[in-house]
Amino acid sequence: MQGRIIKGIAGFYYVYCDDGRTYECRARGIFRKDGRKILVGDIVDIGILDDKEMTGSISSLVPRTSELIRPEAANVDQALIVFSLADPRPDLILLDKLLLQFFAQDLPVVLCFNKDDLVTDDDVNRVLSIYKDCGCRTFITCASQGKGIDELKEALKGRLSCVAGPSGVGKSSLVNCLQDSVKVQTGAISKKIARGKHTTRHSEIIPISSGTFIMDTPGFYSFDVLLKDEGELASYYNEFTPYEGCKFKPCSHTHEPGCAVKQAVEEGLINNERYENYVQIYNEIKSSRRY
Ligand SMILES: Nc1nc2c(ncn2[C@@H]2O[C@H](COP(=O)(O)OP(=O)(O)OP(=O)(O)O)[C@@H](O)[C@H]2O)c(=O)[nH]1
Ligand SMILES: [Mg+2]
Ligand SMILES: [Zn+2]
Repeated sequence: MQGRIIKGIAGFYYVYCDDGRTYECRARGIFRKDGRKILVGDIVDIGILDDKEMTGSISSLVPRTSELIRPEAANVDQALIVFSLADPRPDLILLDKLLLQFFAQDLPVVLCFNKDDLVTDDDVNRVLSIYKDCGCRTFITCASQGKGIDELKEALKGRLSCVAGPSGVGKSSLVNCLQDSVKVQTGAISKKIARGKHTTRHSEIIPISSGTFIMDTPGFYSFDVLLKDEGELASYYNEFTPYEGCKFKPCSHTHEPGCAVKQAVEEGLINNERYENYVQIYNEIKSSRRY
């Protein structure tokens, strides 16, 4: 029987099979011998050891379509980046870094802004205008009222999506809205530090419907961008691509005279805040490379 690894804990792998059941499996010795690591998301063939106990043994690994480094997972089709519009306030530099981390790994991204019940329409529109040309489909949701969930569900259909975002933004709450059988643990935000409590501790795949899977990952506050140098950065900004006519090549689009990107920002063709955050990230990568 074939299935997908949805969780791995202490040498046990949990394999969700086409029959809708999850088998607890060990990997056969052959994996240890040739040093292959089984990842969450892997498609495997299993032999059933005990049908009633739902235990089995992994016999082979189906070739991967993709392999993510952060978070470590196989066969992920897209990332779902979740930020809340408030509580916690969205840190857009962090959002951009997350976008970059996935774009640098060649993964398409779906953006979701949650908790729209806590902000005004103006706040929503401001965020939408910053990201309208970033190259991702964007969704506005309210997990606590079930708003925007059907549209989001459609964007996730038939794929394995990896959820990412800071702690407390409502990732697990959204996953709970998307499916109705298994509930994921969610946590109240700690008032004292006004950020989440890291309820989700390890990556785990949740089957939503036939062929549709979501990987819930623990939230985080910061990380390094997976870029070799700052010169690579601009290539991941979809809104810069129409503007190629910079006077100097290569152009960092930060300070050079005759820069077509800066010109487009001045003319309002590129969102100013998205551009300013680009410059900040550019400078951060540049200065961190000096050490
Ligand atoms: N007002 C409001 N609160 C929400 C909404 N969605 C989730 N929450 C609340 O936000 C808190 C955090 O939600 P979680 O789903 O646990 O957040 P998470 O992103 O999974 O957090 P970690 O697992 O720590 O990464 C909970 O108290 C939720 O009830 C929403 O749309 N509106
Ligand atoms: Mg969570
Ligand atoms: Zn330029």
